[in-house]
Amino acid sequence: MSTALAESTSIESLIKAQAYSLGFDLVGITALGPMQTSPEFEAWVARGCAGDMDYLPRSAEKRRDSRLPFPGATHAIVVGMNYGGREPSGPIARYARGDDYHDVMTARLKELHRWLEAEVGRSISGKPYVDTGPILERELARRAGLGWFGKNTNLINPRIGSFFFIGALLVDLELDVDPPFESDRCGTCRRCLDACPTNAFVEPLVLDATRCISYLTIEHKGAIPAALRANLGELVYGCDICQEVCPWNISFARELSEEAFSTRRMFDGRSAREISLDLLGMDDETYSASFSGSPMKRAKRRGLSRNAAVVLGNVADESDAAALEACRTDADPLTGEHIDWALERISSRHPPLRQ
Ligand code: B12
Ligand code: SF4
Ligand code: SF4
Repeated sequence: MSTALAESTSIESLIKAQAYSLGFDLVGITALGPMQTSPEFEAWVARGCAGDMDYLPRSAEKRRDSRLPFPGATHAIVVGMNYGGREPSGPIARYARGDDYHDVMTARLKELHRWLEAEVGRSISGKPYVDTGPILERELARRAGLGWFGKNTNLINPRIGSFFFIGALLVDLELDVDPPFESDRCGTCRRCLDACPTNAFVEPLVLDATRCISYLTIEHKGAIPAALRANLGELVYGCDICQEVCPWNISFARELSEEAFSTRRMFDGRSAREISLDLLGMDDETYSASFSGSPMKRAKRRGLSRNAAVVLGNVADESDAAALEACRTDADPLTGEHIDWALERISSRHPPLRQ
């Protein structure tokens, strides 16, 4: 057999072909072991940058070595899945406009696992991870050759930019590994650092989550700090700004190809004001029906209402004050306080006419 043929039929190349045919856009293989950037992770937590995401410090020990989360596994098949950086920007971050990527990618990784067992003709211990365990996923992906750590902390691939999710199938199977992505292609650029509306970057590569709109609108459970509410602008859920300005995305971001991530009708073509009014007006039943299978459930109805109130404070006018007042009656205390803030802000922009 020629070397070229042997290469094309190796188990590694068959795995990659299968992963691409399952809809993944990037695939690489790496060995599990001690993680190089766990000191950076621990320093980040010690600085208070994790805010109230308590699950992060709790699992620091396991993040030091990628063999710990799933004992027995030796290698990871690491995948990237494009979520459509060419979609227009809007009040809902691109990653959250369709179905939940955890479900979509986990199902595909399980399929890859079943295929692998059939291919090698025996059972293989394995487990999929898609932001579902104590793994430094960006490092795992960098080691598998998928990209470099951008100054905005996102992993960037030179062919598709950074609008992709990361997932991994951890397996107990000896495989040839891909070379890690060693170069840093940010150079002297600092567009992402300068564009962040809340100044959330402490320095290049270090994001203070407690100032990040993504954290404040998704992960944070309590009140949004008053000093940052105006900076949210029209962003109801998540934030893509530090990726949108990145030259690698401007040049190489891809069209959305995965049907499951396409924008749900309730957001399609709707303004921040319309989406926010809908969110505030929802009852439990409409909320459950609208967000079934959506990653936005992470913020719960309470978090979404809180975010909607802040956005209305930023974009609404006097004509919306009555609708806001009406939502105030049934609102929980957290949302109520944010509605009060919004009403005050609206009236300060449009002071009542003197009689
Ligand atoms: C916690 C978390 C968040 C937090 C904190 C983000 C952060 N930058 O720390 C918040 C809620 C803010 C967040 C936001 C977003 N997230 Co998030 N998040 C995570 C999660 C669960 C853990 C990340 C983490 O450990 N952070 C702590 C820091 C220290 O680690 P890190 O960000 O991974 O950074 C690494 C490198 O930058 C490097 N590093 C750090 N400092 C230094 C210094 C030097 C000198 C060097 C060389 C390296 C280096 O080491 C770090 C550890 O490996 C991961 C899933 C996972 N299990 O990894 C998803 C994940 C990182 N998130 C993801 C996404 C898509 C997002 C958002 C785009 C969503 C959105 N639109 O709102 C934003 C992006 C914001 C941003 N600029 O990062 C994707 C990223 C995919 C990619 N291509 O990079 C992940 C991997 C989920 C997934 N499975 O796809 N996220
Ligand atoms: S996601 Fe938005 S708020 Fe967070 S660091 Fe990037 S630009 Fe700043
Ligand atoms: S905007 Fe510039 S500095 Fe920031 S991640 Fe992209 S290339 Fe790197």
